[in-house]
Amino acid sequence: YSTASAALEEPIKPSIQVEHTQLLIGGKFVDAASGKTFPTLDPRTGEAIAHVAEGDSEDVDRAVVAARRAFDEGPWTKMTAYERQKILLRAADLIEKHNDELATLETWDNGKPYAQAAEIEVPMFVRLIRYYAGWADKIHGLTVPADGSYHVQTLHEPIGVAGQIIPWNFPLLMFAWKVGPALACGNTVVLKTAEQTPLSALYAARLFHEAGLPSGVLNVISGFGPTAGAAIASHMDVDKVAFTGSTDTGKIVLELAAKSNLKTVTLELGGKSPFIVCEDADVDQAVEAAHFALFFNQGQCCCAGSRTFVHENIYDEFVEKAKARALKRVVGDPFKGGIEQGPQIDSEQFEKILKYIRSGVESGATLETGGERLGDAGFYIKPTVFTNVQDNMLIAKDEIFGPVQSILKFKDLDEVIRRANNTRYGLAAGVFTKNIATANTLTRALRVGTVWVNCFDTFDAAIPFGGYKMSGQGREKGIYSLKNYLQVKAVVTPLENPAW
Ligand code: TXE
Repeated sequence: YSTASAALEEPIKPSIQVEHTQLLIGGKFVDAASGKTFPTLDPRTGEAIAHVAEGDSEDVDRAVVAARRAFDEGPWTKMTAYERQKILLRAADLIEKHNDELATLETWDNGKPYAQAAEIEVPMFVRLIRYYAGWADKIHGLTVPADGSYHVQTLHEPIGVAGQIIPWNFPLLMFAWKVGPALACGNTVVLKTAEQTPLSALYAARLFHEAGLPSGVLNVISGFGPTAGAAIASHMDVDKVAFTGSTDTGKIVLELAAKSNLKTVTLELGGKSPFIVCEDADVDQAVEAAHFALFFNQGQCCCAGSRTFVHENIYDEFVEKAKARALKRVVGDPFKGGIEQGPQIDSEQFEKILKYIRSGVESGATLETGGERLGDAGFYIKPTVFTNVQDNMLIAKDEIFGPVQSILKFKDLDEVIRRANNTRYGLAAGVFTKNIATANTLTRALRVGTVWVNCFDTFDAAIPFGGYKMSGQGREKGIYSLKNYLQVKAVVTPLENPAW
């Protein structure tokens, strides 16, 4: 590893102090009702960065009351769409201006390379908010031709109070994917961040208030899943819940929604995405793309290309190059320039990944490189490549969510389609081929929400994202996300006074 020792060096001191550690309820930063706090940890060391207020059901209640009032009484819901749009655009400008602070908090709390936070995540946040600001004044219903003498129209109205529960792998992006469409449609929000990464959302939410967002429209609760998260999912006065996280927790959220008030639910869950390298692919490009598809963000992507299927005729060449690429991956302190991979998020994920690596070895896959921690502090793991992986091995079936590439060999298209689809997940897939017919065959046959052809992880505010099967319900981003945050009301008026 080019900078293997970087992980052992003294961690680089971030350039800013943490400003916000309280909950944001009704436009004010406040302590938790219980007065409790919990530490948020630096993944480089496992030591506390700050202690943040620990929200629980009483705080969720307070936030829902504030959000309800802001929805029922305004001014948010009484503003014109153009006024709401201007607030969102101002928020995007402020986020852009505070790129450095937000990216620093993101890297500090999450462990991702600073350049990725500053050059990808914050700019995409800005882009998403501008995209949805653009929609704010373009949301309208239809006039509907109906049988008989009636004027029929649909009104597209905000749902009300949206509960949103987000994970730790892309804290700012998940905030934007959820908050952007909810606010553009005129809803109010109670957002719970992941317990591992509470810091950047508090800072971002403050900027929304500086941009003129009225109090109570956006409330942010730091806290744990079974307490604060469950309180949102089961709240009788939350009208909709959007969740991103594990499939197991998604099921709990759906159940809590059903058992409480039948709030509508959108779920973006786990994945085990196939990355298919066909015989005719450019091997060097495919190696690089497959490497990126798996290792990006320390392997902590729901859509990670975590089953690399390679055609038998190019398998040996691919394996040799994939291994060499993993060995070249630069791992170290994410605040250091040139770093490609930082530490995993926390000890739980770190142990989970090492357990899967052991399981890969025990089940007979070939460990080509990596396979152990890097250094002796924090949660760094060496980029790991397994070959000779079989479909029935746990490493080929479960979401590992770490820097562990599994390479599998295939012979023909029918076989790889069957094997790629033989999973409970259906989030995404990558296809590498120069043949348009092969690409078309695969894109139609794969039961997934996104197929990237000769690319991977190409995200854009306008491109929808979501899963088939146990990878989720509904779509986020693009025009599709608006539907999640709107009710449709049919209004029927006779054209003449009816004779009763
Ligand atoms: O997920 P959880 P965890 C996958 C990945 C990872 C595994 C576990 O495989 O290794 O999930 O990660 C909140 N009611 N993904 O434990 O528990 C929790 O506080 C309501 C994939 O972090 O799903 C956090 O805010 N909410 C994924 C959020 O759910 C609850 C991203 C996610 O946590 C809750 C993250 C409950 N009972 C992990 N329990 C993706 N799709 O990108 C927890 N939460």
